[in-house]
Formats: sequence, structure tokens, C-alpha cells
Amino acid sequence: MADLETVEYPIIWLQAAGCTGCSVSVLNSVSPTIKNLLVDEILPGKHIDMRFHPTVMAGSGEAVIGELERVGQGDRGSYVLVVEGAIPLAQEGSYCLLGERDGQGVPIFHWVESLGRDALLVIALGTCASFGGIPAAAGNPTNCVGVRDFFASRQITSPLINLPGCPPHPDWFIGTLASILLFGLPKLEELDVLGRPKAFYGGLVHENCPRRAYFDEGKFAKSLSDEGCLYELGCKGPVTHADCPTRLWNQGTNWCVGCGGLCIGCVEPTFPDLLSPLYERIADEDMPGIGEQQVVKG
Ligand code: FSX
Ligand code: SF4
Repeated sequence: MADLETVEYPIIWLQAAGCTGCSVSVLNSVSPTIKNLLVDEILPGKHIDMRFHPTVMAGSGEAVIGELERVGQGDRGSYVLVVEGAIPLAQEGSYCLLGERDGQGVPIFHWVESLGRDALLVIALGTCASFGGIPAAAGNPTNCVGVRDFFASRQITSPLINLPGCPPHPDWFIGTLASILLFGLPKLEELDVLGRPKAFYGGLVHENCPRRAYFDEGKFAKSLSDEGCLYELGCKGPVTHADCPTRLWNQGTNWCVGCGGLCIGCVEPTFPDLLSPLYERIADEDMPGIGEQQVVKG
């Protein structure tokens, strides 16, 4: 349990246009558990103070909106802002509202802008917050954008880390947070060109896939339950940067390809539009040389 000597790190967690799967994923964290994260010191002398999280907090209404405003009016650079979900801009932001002022709903983009500007660090958690993701898929009637594009449009230059994944692995979030508490903000060379920590997103799924030998031999599965590489069935592992094959999910139980599904490339900015149809083979010209840096489109 945190004691009086402990340094508190306030976190404000906003949920914009998404499915809340990012929260659910982090809530399923095993090591540390979410209880350890919220109640204990995840590092000696350092305690996460989750001041606002729509799914976890018990309060509601004016009391919690007031808390949001109070933290935002505190010292510049004194809190971490986590954004989950894409930011809808159409219809003056009316597709995603948080709280009210003078009887009118406040668009989420207002909060992301005002809190993002003064944050010590902003974490865009999930593919929707990082790149737009599913809410920004072709058609995009709500004109959803990711945090990076939103900040660029408002000249907001606060440090931003992208932790995509639909959903993101809980370790990617908690590992990033723990690393910041230990060593401070990541150095530029620790992030890839898309602002993702290389520690988690530095390699291609295809490089560490246990079915890779089948790919090299040209032994391809004809259906999802077959032995063999799932490339012909649409696996996007060759163009997807994540450590799923070695980290595994659900307390090391399994991962998409391991349980007979294919990698859908959910951590990439090209997801879902340019990686669709999910069950169709990627074009040969999109296959990078293995081990080379992927050229990211879009
Ligand atoms: Fe997006 Fe979060 Fe996918 Fe869902 O809310 S990254 S739709 S798993 O969970 O934003
Ligand atoms: Fe594994 Fe997919 Fe690569 Fe085949 S194409 S080796 S299934 S990541």
C-alpha cells in the first residue's frame, strides 16, 4: 500500500470512440494485476493515482467532471493523460460527449485538447487513439482521427507515445508506464517512426512466428485448422510489428496464430482499411524483405 513518502503520479484516462476493449485488456493485466497497479506501489516509492477513468471510478456526474477540471488546472506537466478511442470531429464533436456545461454536452475533443496541451505525457492507447482504427475506417461518418493527427491540427506538442493494438496487450501499457517511472520519458531512438516503443513493436510478427518454418518451406494451410503457414489465408504477420508470438496473451496462454487464427495486423496504421479483407492474402508487393524495416503506408 502506498505510504506518505510515496510520490503520486496522477493519471487521467479518457474514453473516446472505441469499444472499451483497451480498458478491458489493461484490467486483465496479470503481472502486476490491476489491483497492484491501482492500490500498491508498482515501483518502490511510486504510486499511480488514477484520478479519472470512466470504467473504473465509482463516482459519476459533476463530482468526477469537477475532478477532471481540477487535475487539468493543476501544475503544467504534472499528470499523464491516457486517451483510449479515436476522436470524432464531425458535427462539432457531438458523437462523443463527456460532461455538460450550461446544459450542453462537452465534446471529447475539448478534453483531449485542453488536457493534452498541459500533460507531462500523453499515451494514445489502442489503435483507435493512435491512428484512428476502426472508428476511422473508410466512410468515417463521424470524422474520427487519432490523437497524433488531432494534436498536429491543434499545434499541440506534448510528448506522445502510441501503444496501438485492437486491443493493446496489457504489458505494452504497464511496461511503458513502469519504464517511464524508472527511467523517465523514452528517448527518441527508443520509439519507432510511428511513436511506438521498439521494446514491444520493434520486430515483425512473421520473424518470430512458430509457423515460420512452414512459410520458408512453402507449406501453406488451406483452411484455418490445417497445419502450415496461414499466409495464403490472409495472415498479416509479415507486415505487422508486435511481439505477440513471444509475449503471448492471457497470461502467456496463446496468441492469434497459435490458436489457429491469423494475424490481422491490428497494431498498424493501415488497419483496418488497407489490411482488409482480413481473410485475403496480402499482395506480393506489400511483402517486405524479412528483417528489413517496413515501409509504412498512409
Ligand atoms: Fe479501439 Fe479501445 Fe480496438 Fe476497442 O476503446 S483499439 S476498438 S479493442 O478498445 O479503442
Ligand atoms: Fe506465421 Fe503468418 Fe508469417 Fe505464416 S505468414 S509464418 S502464419 S506470421
